[in-house]
Amino acid sequence: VLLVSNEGAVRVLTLNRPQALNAFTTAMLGQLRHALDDAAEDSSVRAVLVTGAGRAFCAGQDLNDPYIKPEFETAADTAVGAEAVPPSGQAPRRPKPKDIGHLLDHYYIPLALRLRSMPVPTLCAVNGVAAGAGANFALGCDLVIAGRSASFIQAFSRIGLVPDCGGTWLLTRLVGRARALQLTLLGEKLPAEQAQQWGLIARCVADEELASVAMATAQQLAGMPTRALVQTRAALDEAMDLELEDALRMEARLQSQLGYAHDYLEGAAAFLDKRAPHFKDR
Ligand code: LHQ
Repeated sequence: VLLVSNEGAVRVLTLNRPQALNAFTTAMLGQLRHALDDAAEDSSVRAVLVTGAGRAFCAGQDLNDPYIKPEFETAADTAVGAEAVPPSGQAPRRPKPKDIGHLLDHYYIPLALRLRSMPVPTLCAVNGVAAGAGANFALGCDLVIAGRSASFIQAFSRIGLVPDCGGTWLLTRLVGRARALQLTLLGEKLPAEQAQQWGLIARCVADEELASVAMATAQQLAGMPTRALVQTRAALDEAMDLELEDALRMEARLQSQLGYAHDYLEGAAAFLDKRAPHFKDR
């Protein structure tokens, strides 16, 4: 359910359940997390590109998964209880409570944290609809490039849930409270072009250009100073919650560490020598 390939230093992960719009099953969530772990540990990987097979990026949690598929009590479940058991088919059946929080604890939380702490830059090529956790997984990547026919749906409210996979944290940061509420309360489809205008994603390109633009951007990232890119991501996230002076001190601390690293010495020397730099820190 997940295709893994390499193109130079770019690790490509393709969600591959096109018949169900690449909806997340526990199997797929597990494979995705392992694939991110592998990419993180493999020093030859310098960028990760995630995309989907078929017409969708990902329809979010697979609602057929036994973990969360709605179930209703049968006569056998209630036979011992105090309430009368309605003859089958005559009264509404009571839904069985579902511990869907378990799914978050064991699959989504580790996945979202893994994604956000990758030691290489991450890029998502959104090739079609991205709904629910599929949307928020995409938005958790460092750069998001979508094809013109792609769209983003915070589908949670439609089925009586709250945003997960980091949506509550990401959306207000990306587009502000008013737009975050508009997206999450109404659960409407936001077309890729508008997502770009809102600043939710980095770029929107013609569908037929998506694969090549995304790969070129991933290759560009792979050739850049990885450690500095990853520390930039972490610093931007951290600074959201800091006073200016604390952010300035954090920048100084990071800068003085990076100032001793190979990539700074190489980058600055290459600039002065008017040659292409060769970065290697990770
Ligand atoms: C699907 C799904 C799907 C199974 C399409 N599941 N089959 C929640 C709970 C617990 C813990 C963890 O976290 C979460 C997070 C979440 O992600 S909650 C949100 C779950 N996702 C949704 O509610 C979205 C449901 N899907 C849709 O609204 C539509 O399918 C979208 C808008 C994505 C696409 O619409 P269309 O382009 O019209 O396609 P379609 O609806 O015809 O779907 C095609 C097939 O894919 C269809 O199967 P079929 O056998 O009829 O061809 C769908 O049943 C299946 N599919 N999403 N999430």
